[in-house]
Amino acid sequence: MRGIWVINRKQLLVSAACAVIVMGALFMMNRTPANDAIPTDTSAPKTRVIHMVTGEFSTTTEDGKKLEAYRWDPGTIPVNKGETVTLKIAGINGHSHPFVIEGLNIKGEVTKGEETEVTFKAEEEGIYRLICFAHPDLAHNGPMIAYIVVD
Ligand SMILES: [Cu+2]
Repeated sequence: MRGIWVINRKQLLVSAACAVIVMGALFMMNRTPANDAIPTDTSAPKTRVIHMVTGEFSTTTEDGKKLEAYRWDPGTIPVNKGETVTLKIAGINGHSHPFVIEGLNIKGEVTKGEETEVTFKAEEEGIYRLICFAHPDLAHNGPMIAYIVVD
């Protein structure tokens, strides 16, 4: 046989207090630092980060001559037209690499043990050369040239 539930005022207040506590706990669990870190502003321009390093090839010829060539790695960087890109270039091999990116009016320098950051937006299709002044060709331990291909 079924009875009728009778709830007095005290039981109602305790139940309401428990409900508030549980809902508050659920709300706090959902507000973790990780959730707070998720960007919600989708209108901000997206920047693609490309990591690069300075590298070096070296060898000794049969007659004892030492050959070296410094390189950007990767040597080819595909970029979408209109995309904002940040190059983060870590200096690994070689003391200093002063550089220019032709056609984008960007100059900088990468030094050993440091990371150099350059950001650009390529509005026109083409192939832009990232050239190190210190190692521009074979005669100067290069060619230290990377190709930014905007398509
Ligand atoms: Cu260089």
